[in-house]
Amino acid sequence: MADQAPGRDSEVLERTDTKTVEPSMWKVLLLNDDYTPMEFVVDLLEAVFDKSPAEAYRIMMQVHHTGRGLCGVYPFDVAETRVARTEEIARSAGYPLKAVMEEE
Ligand code: TYC
Repeated sequence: MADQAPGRDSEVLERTDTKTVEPSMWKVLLLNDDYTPMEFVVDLLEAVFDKSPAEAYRIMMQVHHTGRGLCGVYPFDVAETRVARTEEIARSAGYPLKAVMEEE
C-alpha cells in the first residue's frame, strides 16, 4: 500500500465498451440476359470490378451458364456504387444487363 498512488482506492475505473460492430458486407452479382454481348460484359467486369481479363471472362461465362455470378464483396456504399455504374454503362450502350446486391 505504501507505494500506491494517493487516492487510488477511491478512483472509479470506468469501463468503456469497446466492442466493435463490423459493417456488413454485400455481394454484387451479375445476372444473365440474352442481349448483352459477351465482350461487353468482360470489358465491364474489367472496368467496374477491376478484374483481370481472364477472371472477367471466367465470371462472364459463369453468368452465361448459370444465370448469375459473383463480381465481388464490398461494404454497402461500394457495392451500391458498382451496381449503379454497371447499370449506367449498360443502359447508355442500350443493353439490359442487371446487377444485384445480396447481404453476406
Ligand atoms: N448471355 C449473353 C449472351 O449470350 C452474355 C451475357 C453474359 C450477358 C453475362 C449478361 O451478365 C451477363 N450474349
